[in-house]
Amino acid sequence: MAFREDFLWGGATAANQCEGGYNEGGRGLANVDVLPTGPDREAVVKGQMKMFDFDEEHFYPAKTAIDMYHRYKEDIALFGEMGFKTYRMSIAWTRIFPNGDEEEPNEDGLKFYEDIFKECHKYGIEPLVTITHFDCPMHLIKEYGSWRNRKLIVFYERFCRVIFNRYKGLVNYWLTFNEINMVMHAPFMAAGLYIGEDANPEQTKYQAAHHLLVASAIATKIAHETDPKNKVGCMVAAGTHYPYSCKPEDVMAGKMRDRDDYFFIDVQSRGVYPAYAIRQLENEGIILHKEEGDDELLKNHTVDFISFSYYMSRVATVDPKVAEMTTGNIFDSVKNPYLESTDWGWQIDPLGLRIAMNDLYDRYQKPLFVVENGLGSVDNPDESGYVQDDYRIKYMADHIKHMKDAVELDGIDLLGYTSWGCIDLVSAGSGEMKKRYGFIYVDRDNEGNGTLARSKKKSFDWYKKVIASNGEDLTN
Ligand code: P53
Repeated sequence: MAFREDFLWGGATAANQCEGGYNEGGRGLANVDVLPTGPDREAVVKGQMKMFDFDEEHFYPAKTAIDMYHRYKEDIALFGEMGFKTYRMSIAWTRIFPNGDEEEPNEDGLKFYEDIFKECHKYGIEPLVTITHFDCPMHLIKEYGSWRNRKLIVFYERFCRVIFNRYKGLVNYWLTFNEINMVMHAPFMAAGLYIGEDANPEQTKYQAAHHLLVASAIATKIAHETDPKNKVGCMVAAGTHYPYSCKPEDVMAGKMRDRDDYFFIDVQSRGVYPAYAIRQLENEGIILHKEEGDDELLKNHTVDFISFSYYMSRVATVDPKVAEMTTGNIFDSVKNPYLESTDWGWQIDPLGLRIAMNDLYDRYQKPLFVVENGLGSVDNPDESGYVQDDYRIKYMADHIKHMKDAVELDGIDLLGYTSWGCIDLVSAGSGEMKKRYGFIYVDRDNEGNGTLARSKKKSFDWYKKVIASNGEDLTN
């Protein structure tokens, strides 16, 4: 058999993309709440346009999202029905610490997640918790400048200590920061960094990255101290850069682009800044302010496993004539002529998952966990409301097949697979509801109309069968 007996099949969501209830239960405001839909979103996400509160002109989809705040019991029951072994979700920092810098946590928020975890266990579902999925309390952004400020490490540490203690025995799998490399591409969405007026954005982002890395090491330390059963992973947006041609310069260009992603996990997994990063920072005139003890923390508290999202491979070249770029993704790439694209221009490359897995496993030799993968597409329900999503089934079956090869033929130790957006939710990149990933359809549109009713798509029964057969039966 390819997958281990205790393989963790499941699905993944993030608090701000599904919960809604943005001002309920004493919750504070976060960066992820004030990301609007429409043409301004990109500039806000990238930290170029200042949006520190709601305004009248924009629509903010995270306010209600799919209202999981009130409907989690129904949703978890559906996950249970599919046979999920795990459910990847995130804790909204501002439910626990509404401002971020309080001494005492908010009991309502703590209770909310405790109930969710207990609900999961009713169905034998192991929670896999992302401590922060892009979110940062708005107060910490306004008062401290977010992660550019070292004080954030202290606030994050407090948050981690509280949740590790409170959820001891309920949660054993933790991810410190979702897609930690995203801070370089989308600094406001990913880390609350507004960099509009900064003289040197690279300096700001790398300094913030250092704080994130130290915070991640501290979280790993406390998680292990709190419960030796805790397993902590890093999380990277993966996808190998292929050279556009076999010209050595293109091959080198691919390696350089890969390094931008590996940099973070090199530190989180190996415990030291890699040689190339030290040189690159020097050459770019970036001076990192480190404190005594930082290097030791990084060295002594590396992660237990490597988790990653995989949606597509990328392409790199030094040739300016190869100008055709992909669209619709924060990670831009040269277009790969051998691949098809999704409705949103993301290139579909199932074998690329096996390639990415091999790259990561060769490099780190730690267990891997695929914590995001899936197809964002337009779904058209028929008259009875049923979505026949054979295209999604095909996408997933193709990816799982190559993931299986990575285990069976390459010998990779893989802990589990959680498909992204197992229930339709708000898109992080575009803010749309129309870009759907789920096995469960949610009646809501881009403008916020709809009953929010849930219904099973064709892929629901398919995935149930995949899980029941431990990945052996992928037929539609
Ligand atoms: P959406 C690209 C752009 C934004 C977020 O993305 C991304 C990526 C892909 O690497 O990261 C993850 O919703 C992220 C999720 C997100 C998912 O990709 O733009 O962890 O929050 O929803 C899919 O289609």
